[in-house]
Amino acid sequence: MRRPSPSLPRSRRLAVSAALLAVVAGGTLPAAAHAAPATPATAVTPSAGQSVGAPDLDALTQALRNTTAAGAPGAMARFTGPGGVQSRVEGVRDRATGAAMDPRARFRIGSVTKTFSAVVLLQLVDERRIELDKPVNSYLPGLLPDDRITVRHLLTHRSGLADYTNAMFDKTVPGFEAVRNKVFTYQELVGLSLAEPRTTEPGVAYKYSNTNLVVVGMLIEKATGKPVAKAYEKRIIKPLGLKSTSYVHPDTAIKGLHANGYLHPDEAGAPLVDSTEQTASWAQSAGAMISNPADLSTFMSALLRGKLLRPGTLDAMITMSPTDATNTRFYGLGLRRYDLSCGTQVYGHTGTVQGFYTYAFTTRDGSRSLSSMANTSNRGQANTALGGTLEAAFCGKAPVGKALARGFAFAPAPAEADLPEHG
Ligand code: REY
Repeated sequence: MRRPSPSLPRSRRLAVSAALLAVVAGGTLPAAAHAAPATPATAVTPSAGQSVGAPDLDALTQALRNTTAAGAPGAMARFTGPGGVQSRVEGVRDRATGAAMDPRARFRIGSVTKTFSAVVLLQLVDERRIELDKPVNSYLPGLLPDDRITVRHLLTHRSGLADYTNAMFDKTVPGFEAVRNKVFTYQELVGLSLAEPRTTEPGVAYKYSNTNLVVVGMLIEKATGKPVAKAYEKRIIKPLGLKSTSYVHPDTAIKGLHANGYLHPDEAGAPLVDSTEQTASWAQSAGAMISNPADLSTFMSALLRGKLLRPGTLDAMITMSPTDATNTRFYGLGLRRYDLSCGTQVYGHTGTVQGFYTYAFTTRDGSRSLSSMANTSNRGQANTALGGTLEAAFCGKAPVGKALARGFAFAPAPAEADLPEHG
């Protein structure tokens, strides 16, 4: 978005702002106002009979089989691209009934919620209701113990606010059962974080923390005067027609066709815990949404195609810093980028809540998207195996002779709350 020029008379500036506000409130922006400069995604060299950008479906199936072999009751992947939609499933969505995994099934998307929250916050930035580089305390006076923590620090995980979920889920099943039916206020969650030492000085280092996106939820509620659920609904779910996406906190059920989630206890060999039903109140705007693969791809693709944010704001969102030393994983504003072995860069988020691992990624031009999930968690090998769906989907078939060399070069780093450290 171009800011109304200060050289315009005030009445004109207001008119421009009002017009911009009106389009943003309507959800999607007119294409002309919004043509995002799409960097073409790295092309995949097709092998015989394969179109550019086509997924390697054998490798996709293999990645899902590896995921169930690693302990997930079920797994699925749904790829959409110029060649249409391709879905693959393995195993079951319900261990009690034996119902097969279904690519339409809903599930808990964990931290993919963070991208929804970031989009809402950034729309408020587009509307000039929040500024990225202002202190959080200027909107929520006295909330944080350090006036230097800005809104941008929250979205980039550079606030230094400790992640209260580390202590909460130190013991996986007892930790989960203690909060499964609990309803927290945002203030209580922030209080848990502030009871711990801060991890960095503001802005200094990336340290993934759920607390950041809890505070983003508070900012959204403060700026809109309504619960976050209303903001997701009005600004993303309705405009994009996401029929299987919801934020039902603190309801515990997943309505409609869904996958049950199965949590692995820390003790080897102990039976899986059906963790489908929970308030997810410990996560809220950091991780409590429910969705399905088609909706997640629609969302990520629309975001990268520039349908949810003004171009400058989207640029800020996809301006990335590395999250580790591999130089393949990056974080922007509530959004990840993974650089795959074939050179393709994909944007999206990962998620972990008890019983569910999720990947939702799309190419820079939004033309190819993958959503994959496994209905288990606290099982690092299963999450890593599921990560193999990214290479399979976006790198396609390697030219003959290169297949072995590539293998599953990309695997998620076991270093973050929604990556195998917690699962
Ligand atoms: C919480 C623990 C993971 C999950 C988390 N998820 O912070 C957010 C995210 C929303 O980034 C749990 N792990 C598991 C443990 C480990 O309890 N002791 O794997 O289900 O997605």
